[in-house]
Amino acid sequence: QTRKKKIGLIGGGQIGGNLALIAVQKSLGDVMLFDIPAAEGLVKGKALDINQLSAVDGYDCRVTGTTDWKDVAGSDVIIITAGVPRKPGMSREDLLDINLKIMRDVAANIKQHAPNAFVINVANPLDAMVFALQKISELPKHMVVGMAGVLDTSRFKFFVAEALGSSIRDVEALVLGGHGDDMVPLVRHTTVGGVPLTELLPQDKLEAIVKRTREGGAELVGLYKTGSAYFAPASSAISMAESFLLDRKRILPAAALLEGQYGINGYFFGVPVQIGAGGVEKILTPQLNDSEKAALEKSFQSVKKTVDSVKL
Ligand code: A3D
Repeated sequence: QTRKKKIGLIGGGQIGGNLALIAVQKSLGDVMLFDIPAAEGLVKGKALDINQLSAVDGYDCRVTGTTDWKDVAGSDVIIITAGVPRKPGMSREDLLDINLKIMRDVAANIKQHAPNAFVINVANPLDAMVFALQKISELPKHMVVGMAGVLDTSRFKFFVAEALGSSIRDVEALVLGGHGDDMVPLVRHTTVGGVPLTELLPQDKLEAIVKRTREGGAELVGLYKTGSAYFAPASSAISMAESFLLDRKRILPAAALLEGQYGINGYFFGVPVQIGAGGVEKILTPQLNDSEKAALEKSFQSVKKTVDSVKL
């Protein structure tokens, strides 16, 4: 007799609502959609709406909208989207003060109510928020990750598939580094159906794809104007939760606590990790050439600057 898994979603806004929908559609488990009292109607409404959709399509998982942390207790997975998104003209770092205040509250409640959960942070600035989350919650390092790399990589893969007119299924790629404008798409390691991408597209096209990937978040903010991307971020975070819940052991880029890998110690940074039932089970360190190492170092310095300004 196995019980259904429990998925705690902290923040029931744009990404939170989509996380709930996808979790139910994938039958990953029952969902607790949590938000602050001011948003009680929002999460109760989204829960009811999704539950009514589940009747149409025959899904057996249910969503509960709640403002009570006790309902989140015992979650197997928690995904945090509590926080303010960007508006046009803002950098992710502009969100630091306001989102850190929210993270303090969220991390303390996770420590109290769900210390055994695998916790995926999505709130920005991503690499600093996941750092604060782990420090405040004191959860084991392998149970805390940040979602950014899956999204950045899927943006990169999409642009590659569009440029080639090929199936996105055949694109294998990896974007490393912090979730900022100097993230590092590894062009040299990208293949399409096993063929190196560098043999398929000229240099100027490759550079344009790298630039559009790096500015992928801002492109969406510019279009939406009132907030940032939410469909693809939700799917990306679910792929990480799914790998944990189903012990898939997928290799996914994620912000994990580095302790010497890549020459970095004590910071969360986007690198390929294996996610399975044990949480972050492995951190992979692919061989990089000098220019890739330099690009990664530049990205790390940006992350470090923001993290070092965090007062816990
Ligand atoms: P939004 O639709 O505003 O939802 C955020 C929700 O958080 C709102 O419903 C708030 O009421 C709620 N909230 C605020 N304070 C608390 C609290 N203390 N406890 C629980 N809930 C709270 O935003 P969104 O869903 O579009 O984005 C959420 C976050 O994700 C933002 O910080 C974005 O910058 C970030 N984001 C990250 C990525 C990455 O790839 C890392 C991509 C897109 C957005």
